[in-house]
Amino acid sequence: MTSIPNEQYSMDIPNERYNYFIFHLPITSTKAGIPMIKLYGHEVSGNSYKARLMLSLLNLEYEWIRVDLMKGEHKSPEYLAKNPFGQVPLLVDGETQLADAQAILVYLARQYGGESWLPTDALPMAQVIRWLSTAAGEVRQGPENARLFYLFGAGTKINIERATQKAEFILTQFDKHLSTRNWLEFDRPTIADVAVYPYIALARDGKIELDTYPHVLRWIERIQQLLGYIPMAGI
Ligand SMILES: N[C@@H](CCC(=O)N[C@@H](CS)C(=O)NCC(=O)O)C(=O)O
Repeated sequence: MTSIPNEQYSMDIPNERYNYFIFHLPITSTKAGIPMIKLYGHEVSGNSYKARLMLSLLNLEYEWIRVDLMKGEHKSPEYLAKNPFGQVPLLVDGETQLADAQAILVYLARQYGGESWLPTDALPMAQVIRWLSTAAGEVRQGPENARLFYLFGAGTKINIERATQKAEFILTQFDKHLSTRNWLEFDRPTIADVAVYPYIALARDGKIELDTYPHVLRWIERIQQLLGYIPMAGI
C-alpha cells in the first residue's frame, strides 16, 4: 500500500470477509521453548499475506503479531524502532529483523527453501528477481493502488484512472506470459509467483475484473492448489 496518513485507515472494512480473518490467523507457535519466527502484519495487507503464504508453503511455524493499521500502531515509537518505514510486514527470525515483503520472500526461500523457490545461479536468480521488481513496481502501481483506492477512499490521493490503466496493462502482460506456461518462471512455482499473486488475485477489490484474463485465472487456481496454500480475505 502507498504510505498514507493514519486517519485514512479509519474506514469501514468493506465486508465481513475481512473480519473473519482477524480471528482465524495463527496465534502463537513456539517449539519446546525455542523462539520461533515472528511476523508482524495486518490481515487486510496483501504484502503481509505474501509473507504468511510463503511461511505456510514452506511449512514453517511462526507467531503472528497483529499491527493494527487502523489504529496507527505501525507509526508508534515501539514499532518504528523495529521498522523505521512504519510499514508491515516485518519478519523477525532470531537476531534477524527484516522488513519488506519481497526481501522476506528472498530470505525465507534461501534460508528454508533450498534451490527450489529461489535458485542461485546468475540467470535463473535474475529471472525470478525480475518478477519481484514487477510486484513492487507495476503490480503496486496498478492493481494494488486500485484496491487501496476503493478500500480506503479518495483520501489516498491515488489517481484511480491511472491505477486502473496500469492494472489492465500488467494483467494483459501476465495473461500473455502465462498463455504458454504454468508458472512465471521455470516449470515450478517460485517466489516470483508468490510475490505477484496476492494483488493480482485481489484485483476485484480494485474493481478490476479478471474474466478477460483466462490464463491468469488458471494460474491463480494452480497457486491455490499448492500444498500449504492458505487464503486471504478477499481472494
Ligand atoms: N515495500 C513494502 C511496502 C509495504 C507496505 O506498503 N505495507 C503497507 C500495508 S500493505 C503499510 O504498511 N502501509 C502503511 C504505511 O505505509 O504507512 C513491502 O513490499 O513490504
